[in-house]
Amino acid sequence: MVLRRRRRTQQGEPAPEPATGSAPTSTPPEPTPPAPPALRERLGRTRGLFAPLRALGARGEVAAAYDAAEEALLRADVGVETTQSLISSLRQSRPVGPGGVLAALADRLAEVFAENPDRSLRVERAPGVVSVWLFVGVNGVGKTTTVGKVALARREQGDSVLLAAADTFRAAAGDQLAQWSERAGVALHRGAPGSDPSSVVFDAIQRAGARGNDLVLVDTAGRLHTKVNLIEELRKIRRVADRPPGRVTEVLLVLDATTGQNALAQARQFTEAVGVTGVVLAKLDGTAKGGVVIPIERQLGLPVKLVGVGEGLADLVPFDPAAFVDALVGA
Ligand SMILES: Nc1nc2c(ncn2[C@@H]2O[C@H](COP(=O)(O)OP(=O)(O)OP(=O)(O)O)[C@@H](O)[C@H]2O)c(=O)[nH]1
Ligand SMILES: [Mg+2]
Repeated sequence: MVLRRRRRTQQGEPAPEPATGSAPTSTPPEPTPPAPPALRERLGRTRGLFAPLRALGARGEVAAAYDAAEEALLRADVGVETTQSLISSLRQSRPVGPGGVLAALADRLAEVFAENPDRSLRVERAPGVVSVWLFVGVNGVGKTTTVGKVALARREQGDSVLLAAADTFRAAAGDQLAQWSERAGVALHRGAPGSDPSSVVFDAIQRAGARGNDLVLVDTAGRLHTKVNLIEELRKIRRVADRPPGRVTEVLLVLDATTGQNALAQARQFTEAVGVTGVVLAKLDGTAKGGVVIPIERQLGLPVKLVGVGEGLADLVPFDPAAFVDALVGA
């Protein structure tokens, strides 16, 4: 049974320990998660915006196809700057018929994504090194949920994972992460409520080193990108996490796709502050603003590495540019 397989420990590591500092929450086991969902299906609302363009087929006029492409891009929250740039380069390629416009748009989008070819998630395999992935972002974007999903995915790939509950502002945040650690079948380290998040991260990494864990996933508190003291705190967490045996190999900025263009401002600030290595775009399901992936990649040069497509444990997929482009403009 899949569920039982998930609960078994790996590589002889100790069974997941209950969270320190509070009684473990008893969570009813989740039903077996379904296979990862198809991106096209979950991108239904964003895909819908491109339906008029796709429907023009061979019969319509090229001018109508440009208009339909522009409208779809703007409504999908690609943003004015990137939309104008895409449309003008489409025109330069002089496509023949609406079908040509559609194909040329697919090519332009593929070019944007080809600028950021490395979407890998790094784990340093050197002896005595614990890789650390920090999950950062503003409030409520989906950080904790993403940590849970990533924990399961990495565990299934054979990594031995420890979660660090560095959101010490709210006691409920630790409980929420404890539930995810149980669902994903990985251990959790949490400090006392209100304790310094950097010290929780430090302790978690020491513990991971002692246990021989490969990877520590750090769930940080949501923070506004404009709050200087909170961003400074994040810098400190990063510095501490880089002390041996810790090595920060990913700083993953979680963005909420439903916020569209607003996500760009967040991404700029977090990148400046803590050196984001990749974006997780959560809540791509159920929003028509999925086009924001495009300016994140084109204007900020940040690779979208993972996308969240639902609230369940399995609702996380690696970002596949070809599947994304196909979902928008494919037949
Ligand atoms: N539909 C959908 N909902 C999601 C996804 N990811 C997270 N959510 C929901 O978004 C809400 C917030 O998620 P959290 O993981 O608590 O967000 P957070 O960033 O940790 O929030 P703070 O810790 O308060 O800053 C929850 O209701 C999640 O179920 C997703 O990919 N799709
Ligand atoms: Mg959280």
